[in-house]
Amino acid sequence: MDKLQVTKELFRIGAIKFGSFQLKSGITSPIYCDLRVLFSYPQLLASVSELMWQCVGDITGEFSHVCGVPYTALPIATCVSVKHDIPMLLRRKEAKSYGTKRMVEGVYDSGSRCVVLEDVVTSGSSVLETVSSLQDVGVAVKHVVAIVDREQGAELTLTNAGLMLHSVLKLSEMVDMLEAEQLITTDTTQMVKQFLSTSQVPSKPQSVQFESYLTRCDLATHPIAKKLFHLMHHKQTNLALSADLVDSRAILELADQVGPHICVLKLHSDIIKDFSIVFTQQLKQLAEKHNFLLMEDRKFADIGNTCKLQLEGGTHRIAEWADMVTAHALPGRSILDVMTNTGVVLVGEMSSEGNLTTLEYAQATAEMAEQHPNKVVGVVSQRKLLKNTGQLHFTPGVRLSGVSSDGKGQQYRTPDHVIGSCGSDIIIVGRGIYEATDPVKAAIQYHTEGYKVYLHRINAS
Ligand code: 5IU
Repeated sequence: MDKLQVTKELFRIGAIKFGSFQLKSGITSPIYCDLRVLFSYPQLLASVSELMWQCVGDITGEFSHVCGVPYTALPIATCVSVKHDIPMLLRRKEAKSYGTKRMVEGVYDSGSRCVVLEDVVTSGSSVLETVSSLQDVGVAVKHVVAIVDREQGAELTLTNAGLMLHSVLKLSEMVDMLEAEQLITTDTTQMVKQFLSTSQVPSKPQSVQFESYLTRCDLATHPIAKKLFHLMHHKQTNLALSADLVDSRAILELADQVGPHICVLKLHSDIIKDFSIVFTQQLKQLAEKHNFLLMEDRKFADIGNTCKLQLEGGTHRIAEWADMVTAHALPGRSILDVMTNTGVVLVGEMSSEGNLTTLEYAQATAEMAEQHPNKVVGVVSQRKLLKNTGQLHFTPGVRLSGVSSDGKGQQYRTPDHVIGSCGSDIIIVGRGIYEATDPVKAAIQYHTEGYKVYLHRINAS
């Protein structure tokens, strides 16, 4: 079946009707489009599913899975899955009761790439719910295929979210075909087109997530966030190096070599066997020479008084040299009160397998971050959590394709997935660089790839 035959069939079975229909929003529409009736026509269902698959015919190699937006697209996804031998994922519609139900059923891993199928797209919001559930479990989504695009804003919303919408049919095109076949009148066609152009569903203000680093520099409150956005723009990099080496000399050498490619150097000072204040001074000199910031990944998590002692004293005297420190939001806002001159990066989500950072916890962390923009530079997360674009998302667990785990619980995703699909700002890379045969070459690769995806994201908006 071709597009014309499908359109005529959809009209014949009443999946598309013309008249006067009251929508959920209260608006009266001259067209009604509900494809649920499709299940009663197996041949048509199979034909439509095939046309959907053909929409992404030349890029099917990019997908390992297919998933339908519940409920109408579930049988469609099943048809595609069976016909093309591509595993299906099932996204639950009901709310997750933590620890008992998975939101996404099926077999997948952090390297899985899924194409999402939907029957009719209007605003694109149902698609985004399914995409976000898939991304939450580490499945990458870039392409969405719909049978009918009502042309009421979905394309823009999905593009803003880093997705590409492919549709078998656009509603205006269907109306034109039906008119040409004399199945509807010219008046009806005009009425529908007029309705479509005046009833655009506004795109969610997600477009703000695509502001450039330079624009966001002006929106930042925290001086460290401002400085970071500024240097990311000027050095054209969103790469943070996690220099998890145990020898101070090796760290200094690596920092000097990859310094031109990074915006942040992240340390775990307590793993360095010969840590000294002289070392931190040398590191600071390199930070100035190459223009990057220093982050101590201390993950403070105690009561305010103890955190203050840990930040300022001990052998590490972190407050003297670190521009930023990581901290858990778990103890509450008192942890922020004691962090005076050092920028705080709150840990909203972790990358490790089976971690307990639920979406609710991550969102509460983001809320705390946003309530204290003069203390908090950003959050560590696996995706965009903040609405305040003057703060940043830092994402660890990043590796160029090929490695999805370290066998010790770390879960890796690609720069493209992290920056492009999940809306993060900075990729944190450790072993992908310092364990590479040529760390400088590897840093250049991460630098180039991370910034390329960022540019694509802002240009796509
Ligand atoms: N790190 C994570 N995941 C997290 C958080 C921090 O990997 O959720 I919070 C740290 C641990 C390590 C670095 O220092 O980021 C990642 O190193 P590799 O790229 O070598 O896995």
